[in-house]
Amino acid sequence: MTRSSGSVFAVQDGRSAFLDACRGQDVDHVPVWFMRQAGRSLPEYRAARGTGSILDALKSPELAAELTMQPVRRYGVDAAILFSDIIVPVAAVGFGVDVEAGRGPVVARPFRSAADLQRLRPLDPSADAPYVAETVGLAVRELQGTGVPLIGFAGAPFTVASYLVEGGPSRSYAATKTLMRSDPGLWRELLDRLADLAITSLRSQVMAGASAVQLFDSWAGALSPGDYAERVLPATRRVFEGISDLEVPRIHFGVGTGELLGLMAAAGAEVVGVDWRVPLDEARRRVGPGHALQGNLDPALCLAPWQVVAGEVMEVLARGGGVGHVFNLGHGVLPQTDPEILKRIVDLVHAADPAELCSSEAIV
Ligand code: 1CP
Repeated sequence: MTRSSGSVFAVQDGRSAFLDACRGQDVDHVPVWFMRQAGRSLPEYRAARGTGSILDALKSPELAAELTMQPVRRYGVDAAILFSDIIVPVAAVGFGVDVEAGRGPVVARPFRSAADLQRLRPLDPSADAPYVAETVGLAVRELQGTGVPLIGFAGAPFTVASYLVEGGPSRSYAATKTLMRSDPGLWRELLDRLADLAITSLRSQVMAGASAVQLFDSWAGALSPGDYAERVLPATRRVFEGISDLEVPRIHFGVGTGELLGLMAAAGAEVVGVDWRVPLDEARRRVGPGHALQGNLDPALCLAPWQVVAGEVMEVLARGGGVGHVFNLGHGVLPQTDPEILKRIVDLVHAADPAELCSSEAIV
């Protein structure tokens, strides 16, 4: 059975299909949102954003809340994600980091020694970055009555550490892995400080009204299972434990993490994000019972002809099985993506009947 499409399903009965799916509960439609749903793929983003560093743009809660809302209005997605960046807490405590247009986070003086820990003092959200909670408040107020929850987020200790140690985006993570192995004590301290920053930041976002959180360990897939388990997982687990009392669904996401999915599932989040490299039915086997999955359409395929995209969407839905599945891309929306395609994906996902997906045995 298919139903007429449209974003009204996001608000049916005042329940949130997104929150229900995160908790593994039955849903009347598979919820969908997109990582990087705000941003350069949207003409209204390019018009509103202006130039200059994103870190300055975020200091205007009105602008950041507007950028948070734009994809909700355009696509009818089942969740909003706060417009912010994983680098905000370290920037706010004065580590010395900026975001370069077209490149990403850059650090003038990369993390090298114990002395650099002094640049990572604890975060006081209301004094250091009051604009984050203000943005959450404004966005949540605008979302009120729509049934669309706001997702708060933070960078996981490893991924944030990789920027601080490398000084910018990296392909090899050579400096990060070198520090991890040459000075394990300092590495642990660095990750512990970053875990504390993530906990404080996530707690303040939830206190301000966020209904779920995602921890982005985008680059954890660069690690071997052994390094991940011993040198990264403990700090990540501490982040999830540090917010467990808030009782909001927690999503744990990384790219290229096929070999780490079982370990990631042990970190404590309700939902595990999966990129496009592992089909969701196989990911479910690796993650084990008791978790919802989020993913996992290849963002590059959104540039293909619609018939191709539609076929892939149906395959992801079938493998997701309809229950405990939050539809998303395997990573962020590419800037050259046609927004109209994303809208059609939302409508197609909303039109599928979860009960039928459940019985389709993941065969397309
Ligand atoms: O305005 C700009 O400067 C353009 C680029 C941009 C944008 C739109 C950056 C710089 N950050 C953001 C916003 C952002 N970042 C959001 C909110 C938008 C949304 O999802 O709708 C989120 C969730 C992030 C999180 C983020 N930042 C991650 C995790 C997600 C992921 O893509 O894996 C990471 C790794 C970053 C670092 C970062 N910030 C910006 C860029 C270009 C990058 C990636 C750099 C790299 O490839 O290493």
